Amino acid sequence: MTTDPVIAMPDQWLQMYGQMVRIRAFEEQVNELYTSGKMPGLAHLYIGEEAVAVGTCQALRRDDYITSTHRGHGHCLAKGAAVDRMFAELLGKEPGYCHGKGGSMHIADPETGNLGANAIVGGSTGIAAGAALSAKLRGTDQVAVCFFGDGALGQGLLYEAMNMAALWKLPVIYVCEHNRYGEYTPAGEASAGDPQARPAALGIPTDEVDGQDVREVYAAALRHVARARQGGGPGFLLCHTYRFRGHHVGDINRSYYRSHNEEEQWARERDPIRLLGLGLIQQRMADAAALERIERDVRAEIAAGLEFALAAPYPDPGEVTHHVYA
Ligand SMILES: Cc1ncc(C[n+]2csc(CCOP(=O)(O)OP(=O)(O)O)c2C)c(N)n1
Repeated sequence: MTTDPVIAMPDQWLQMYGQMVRIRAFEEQVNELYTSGKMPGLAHLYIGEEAVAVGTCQALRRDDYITSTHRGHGHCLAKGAAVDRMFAELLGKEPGYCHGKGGSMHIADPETGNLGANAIVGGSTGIAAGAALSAKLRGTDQVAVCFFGDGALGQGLLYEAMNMAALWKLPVIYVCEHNRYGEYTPAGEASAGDPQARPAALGIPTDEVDGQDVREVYAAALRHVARARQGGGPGFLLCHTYRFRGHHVGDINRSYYRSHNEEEQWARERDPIRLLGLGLIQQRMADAAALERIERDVRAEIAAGLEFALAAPYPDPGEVTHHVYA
């Protein structure tokens, strides 16, 4: 565990622990909703990767921006969205963040600076550049974090956007969630070379962290955010992580692209929630009872949020063309 005094604050770690537990519990419930046929559309679970979203968003202000991916529930919750309205959105209900029209892959929440999940791999890189350019032109010190997977390293838009961000010194932090697979393809079969060499070639400072250790992610995110906020331009954070579940909720049999042993080992040894919990107990910042209390509170919040969403009305069919752009 880091001994940096600036970030060795028990309350903050417990808050981050709670956020990770909230994301995990939310998504376990999403899996239930999907497999019991209650949820329309598809869902890509973030289980296993929670430390990346939570460590990064903890370094942000509410008025900072994020852009997200198809695996976006964790980003959304970590930036401050409420579970009841998120469940409602996933179920296509009126009180959802996009009045039920966005679903899992298109939740946006401008109030918390979330410019939206995005089903187009790499698609949000242009949006993040735009948000950062806008902040710069308006003379604010907001920053934009652009989350994307290793699969997006093969998308041209990412490089066009990073090039302009580097030239114009835009306050964007690129957070690559390297979970080793793009759908069913190992990353090494899809992108060549070292992921950090690419932003480095554009003069963008890079960092590489253990994405299962929220303390490392947070410390690195703080550095990048501070530099971007002070006009130092973009940064790139490579986070090594792993999705514990399938590419999407229906990806049950995964043995043809990754082994059961590999999955088991990550779940046993590299669970970000357990790692933080153990660290907090070892450092006497929390005891097991405190962590259990957090989990109980989160489970109650999830149950209440789900009940709210299940009982909520669907939007009026007459509104089908409202808030829709083409
Ligand atoms: C432009 C584009 N190409 C292909 C797809 C199909 N697709 C959806 S998710 C995905 C894999 C993305 O992998 P990665 O970016 O590493 O994110 P991860 O799913 O691992 O979080 C692909 C190829 C898409 N949605 N958009």
